[in-house]
Amino acid sequence: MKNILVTGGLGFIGSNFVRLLLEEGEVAKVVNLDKVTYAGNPENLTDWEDDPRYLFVQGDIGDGDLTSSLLTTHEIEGVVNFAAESHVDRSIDSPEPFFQTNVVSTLRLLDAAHRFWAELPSAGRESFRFLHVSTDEVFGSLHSDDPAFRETSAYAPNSPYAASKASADHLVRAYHHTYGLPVVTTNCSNNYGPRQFPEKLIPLMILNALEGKSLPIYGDGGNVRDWLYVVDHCEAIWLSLTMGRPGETYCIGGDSERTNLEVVDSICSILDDLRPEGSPHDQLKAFVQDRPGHDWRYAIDSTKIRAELSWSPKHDFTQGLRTTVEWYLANLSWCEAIADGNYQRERLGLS
Ligand code: NAD
Ligand code: TDX
Repeated sequence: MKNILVTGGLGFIGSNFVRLLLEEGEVAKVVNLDKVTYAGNPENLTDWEDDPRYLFVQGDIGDGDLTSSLLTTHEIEGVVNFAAESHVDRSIDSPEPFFQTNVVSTLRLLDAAHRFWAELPSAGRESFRFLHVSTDEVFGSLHSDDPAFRETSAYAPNSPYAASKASADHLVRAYHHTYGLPVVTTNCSNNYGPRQFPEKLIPLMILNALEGKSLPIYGDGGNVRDWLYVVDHCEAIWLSLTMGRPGETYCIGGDSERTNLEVVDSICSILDDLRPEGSPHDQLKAFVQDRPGHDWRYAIDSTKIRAELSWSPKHDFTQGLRTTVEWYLANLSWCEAIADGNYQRERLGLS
């Protein structure tokens, strides 16, 4: 594929994906359409802004005129849809924006892609792909001894966020079944790594610990997540886009189940090593009120993508977590710009 439209490419996973494409020279052009919500950080890609293969466009995936024009003007061969409201706690406080972007705007993006695809010559229709980036949360929650989620697991979303992502997955499926749009959906477990917005567990704990603030652990900290290093996820997305079978879904996971308490303890011990002046960092742990409807456990069985697309994660959790902590320590100005609210000022014309 030469020309790719990435949506939500200023966010955590999207920006890591754009970097991967440009660094590896995989494509001729990446058009990044991002609304620049609070989670869209222009700094995530400033070092690529002058690259002739990269074009940033500020806009909403729900703007059908804009997406139609981008698809046509740039002769797009593949769409990778990362754009979403992505934080569970925000969806509990205020569900509506999640349904606006993750459902209504995703529907409009699908519609624009379908209209564009339908007009392509037959070879173009054959090779075009729409890849939708989804999550394991659509499958609900596992008990401690349940088998991991796989492609055939029943949908049982529990949070407003998960319900909105499940709705989007169903729309994507319907566009394939009804109109023949060549779609691929990926359902991935929890990501971690550089450039994750510090509202999510791992970056929040790193930054709070560095500042000597308390580390808020929901409930008893026994909830389990299956952690995957973000670059491994990005590689799986690229393989699914270029080699995945249209109409199929692929489950992607890290085979790295950890309780939240284990994750926080690991972060504290890495920081004790790298920043001994704040030791012991685990004295900052605080057990706080649980998240309403908090899913107990997520785990992914990646057998299908491993067998069909020869994908496997390259980073183990211990090393990946240390690399992540080191990235935050080396990029404190990135963190400070978020903390003082300046990270979007220039892009939004406010400075
Ligand atoms: P993020 O919140 O860091 O980034 C989302 C990006 O989308 C931001 O840059 C934001 O500005 C942009 N955006 C939001 N609404 C938009 C709109 N209407 N139009 C255009 N752009 C818009 O999210 P993330 O963690 O990078 O997640 C990316 C995708 O991967 C999401 O779809 C999420 O559901 C999915 N996912 C995330 C994880 C995870 O652990 N973070 C795991 C599995 C799947
Ligand atoms: O302060 C916290 N304390 C805490 O104990 C936060 C922010 C989280 N937690 C717990 C809740 C979860 O069990 O840590 C776990 C991870 O929480 P999040 O980082 O909010 O992620 P999660 O709710 O698991 O959802 C993530 O993975 C799936 C992403 O945010 C989603 O976008 C993705 O789809």
